[in-house]
Amino acid sequence: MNVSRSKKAFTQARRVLPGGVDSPVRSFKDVGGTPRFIARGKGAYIYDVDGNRYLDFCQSWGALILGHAAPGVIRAAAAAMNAGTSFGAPTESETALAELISEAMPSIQQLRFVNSGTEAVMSAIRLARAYTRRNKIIKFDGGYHGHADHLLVAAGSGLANWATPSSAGVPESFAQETISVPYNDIAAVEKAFAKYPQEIAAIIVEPIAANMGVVLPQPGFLLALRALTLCHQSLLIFDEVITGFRLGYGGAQNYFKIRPDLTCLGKIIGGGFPAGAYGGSKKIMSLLAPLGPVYQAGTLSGNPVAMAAGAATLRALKMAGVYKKLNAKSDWFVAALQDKLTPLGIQVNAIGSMFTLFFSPSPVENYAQAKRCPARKFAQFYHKALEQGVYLSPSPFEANFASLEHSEKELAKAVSILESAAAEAGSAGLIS
Ligand code: KE4
Repeated sequence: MNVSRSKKAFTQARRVLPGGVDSPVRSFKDVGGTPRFIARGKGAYIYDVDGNRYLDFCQSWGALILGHAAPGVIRAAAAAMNAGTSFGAPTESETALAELISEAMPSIQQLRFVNSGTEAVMSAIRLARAYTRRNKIIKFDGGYHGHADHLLVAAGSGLANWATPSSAGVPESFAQETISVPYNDIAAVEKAFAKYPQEIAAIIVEPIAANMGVVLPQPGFLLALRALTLCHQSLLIFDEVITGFRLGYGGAQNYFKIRPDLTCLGKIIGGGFPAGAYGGSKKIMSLLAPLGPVYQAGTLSGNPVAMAAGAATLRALKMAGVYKKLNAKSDWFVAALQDKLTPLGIQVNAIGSMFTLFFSPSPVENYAQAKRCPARKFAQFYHKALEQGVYLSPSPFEANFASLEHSEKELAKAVSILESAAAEAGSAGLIS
């Protein structure tokens, strides 16, 4: 496959952009090789600057559930742009999108738009700390909630001890307000509450973990978190930046029938434009300035272009049968992958239209198990698939996504490409 223009573009980019990218995982650091510089996308496909076409399962990290350049979204964004791109003043487009989100997720009586998932989570945690007058946060090993300092942490030594920074530049003191425990380990959460009684402001959880790869909550796990937070007067924050409007129109909270106190959203609600949001009960949200003492602000928050694109996306998703269609073809796709890849020592963790392939002979139910999967094997597999025109998310610890534009025929072709890529990697002695 000729990638000479991507190579050239990467060399040029690295002169002015650290690592040649604006977000680390795009650099192909986890899989090696040359990151593809993308020229355009349409539907289920992206095209690199060398003209190579890829069936895209990254879909801008889950944002493009309608596929690339969805006509209705482009029309809505273009109309908004022609009326002016940003005013720094209230617009009715913010109210319209907020009403759509609140109607889909009744736990969100009110919300505030921001420009990314990071901002949404950072602000939700500040709000939870103000509401409970407590400082500590519980998160889960392998959970990613954006790059706010107090969330760039790794599990502390010993279970339920405070965390240690996982990034340079994060002071120990910031990390000490965060406790990180294994996903799906309720006993560890109980220990944290026992160790820090009355100090835990909130638990933040991805209701379906997607940043250690897709890892499903064990039966009862989320319900137990809900019970523990109610019992200890802490808040439960669902980070639905990925799952929001992915599994179904009401997100994971509707899928699992669990009502969090605060929800963080991103990706899909911007329709491919920068947007995030956090929301919950009117009582909690009324602490936010200008009503209350919790400050949070943003020049481009709720900008009319992203609002228009997000509303067009949600209106399309709200139409009858949309998720039934997406999830039915995704279920077929996942079953076919499991049928072909499990015998090759690959676990296919999936729910709805999100999936991850783990090079593991046994189930992957937490981050420690995900980390045991050999990265080199994934990298070999990744490039064999890429060479055949299948673009997976370039990391073993990421989710992949089918969109409404992935046809059954294209999914069937992807199954055979992924099977041959895995078999080739296996024949190269790369899969135990
Ligand atoms: P952003 O700040 O990237 O918009 O959102 C942060 C975030 C928060 N919560 C969850 C559950 C997330 O998955 C994310 C960001 N997701 C990653 C990919 N898993 C974004 C890709 C990247 O970092 O380049």
